[in-house]
Amino acid sequence: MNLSRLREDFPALHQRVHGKLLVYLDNAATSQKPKAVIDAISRYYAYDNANVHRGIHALAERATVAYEGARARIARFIGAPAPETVVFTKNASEAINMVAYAWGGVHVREGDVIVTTPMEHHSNLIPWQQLARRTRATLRYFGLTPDGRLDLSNLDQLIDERTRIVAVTHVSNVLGTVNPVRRIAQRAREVGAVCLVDGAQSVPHMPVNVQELDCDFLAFSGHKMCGPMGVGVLYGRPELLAQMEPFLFGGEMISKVTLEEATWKDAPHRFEAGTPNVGGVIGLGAAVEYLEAIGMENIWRHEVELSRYCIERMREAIPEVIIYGPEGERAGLVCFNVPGVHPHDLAQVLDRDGVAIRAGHHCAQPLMRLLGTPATARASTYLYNTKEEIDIFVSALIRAKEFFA
Ligand code: C6P
Repeated sequence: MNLSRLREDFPALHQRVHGKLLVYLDNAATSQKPKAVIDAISRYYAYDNANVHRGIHALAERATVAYEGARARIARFIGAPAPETVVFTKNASEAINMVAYAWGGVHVREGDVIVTTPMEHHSNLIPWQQLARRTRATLRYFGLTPDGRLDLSNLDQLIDERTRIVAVTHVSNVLGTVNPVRRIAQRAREVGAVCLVDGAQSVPHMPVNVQELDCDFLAFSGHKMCGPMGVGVLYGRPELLAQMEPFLFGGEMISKVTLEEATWKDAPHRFEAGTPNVGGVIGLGAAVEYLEAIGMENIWRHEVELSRYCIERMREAIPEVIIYGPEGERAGLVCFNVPGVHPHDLAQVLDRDGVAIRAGHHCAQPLMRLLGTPATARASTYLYNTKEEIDIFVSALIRAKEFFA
């Protein structure tokens, strides 16, 4: 990867913040966008803007071809068996809620079990809590090992014949742990349960193939993978999508409507009521094309190396730093605390040095409770970050620590 050439593609990276060159390390919250994506979206609005699947005129035809072309490209990107298995949503949260309502509402009943983990983002936790409340199903959780991995020692008891769905994150947005989702999905299949994988922090960073993972559903967001905000994806196994009732009702998802009743189109259109985010989908298609040209394997290797380097440099510079999550291979994000300094204060002081990190509970309050802290700071990398930026971040961290000493 030629990082200096690649960085030229991202206009946002070349600005000064408080007089300092921006070091953007908040990629787990959202990534920056390359020119190719910005241009694809503005080209659509400048020349091809029309509603999809409705018009018979040239612009409508072009918009529809671009929209469905993006669907096919995104399906290939995640190894999906067909474009029809890719449903566009507004983000990963909506994709997960769709499964909790449209699949869970029909298949989960009183006495059934929903299995998830304590390291979930709220988006892959609250929909299941709510489903359990509505249906009187039981929620069951994986245990965590002291180093922040899922405890698989009781997998067969945890996921048993009463289990209907297992919802698990592929990569933790706090610990950086990469979970063995294939093994979990296979156990779910053995007992006739389905497995939903939250790919919000994996699909942007590593090769993900739904057929290799053998999962039933995969949810992710476009904005964390160089795409625009307001577009996300739900992949679903074709047989499951075919059985699922719609989640939202309205235009374009119907087959036939009378005053008394209505029938639905097949997936994916059955799940895309109303005018979709056409520009967003086209932008996400361009983002996938951009990432594919660089190669997901290259991006993953780069980020694993950056997180290894970052942790090493932080420990050298501040030996008392607390770093959360496993040792060894982990995703390119590092949650940490400097004893005696509130993470919000740290983030604010780093911002004065042009370094953007996130501080807070990262929408994972139950996990924070398990870690014994209300909040952490988090530095998260992406394909365009460099070791020089990690050095700038660590120097700023030392200055911040001295400031509060
Ligand atoms: N995590 C973070 O800073 P949405 O907001 O729907 O695009 O993505 C939700 C989501 C789901 N799962 C995981 C593992 C996530 O990390 C996120 C988003 C961001 O960590 C924003 S809170």
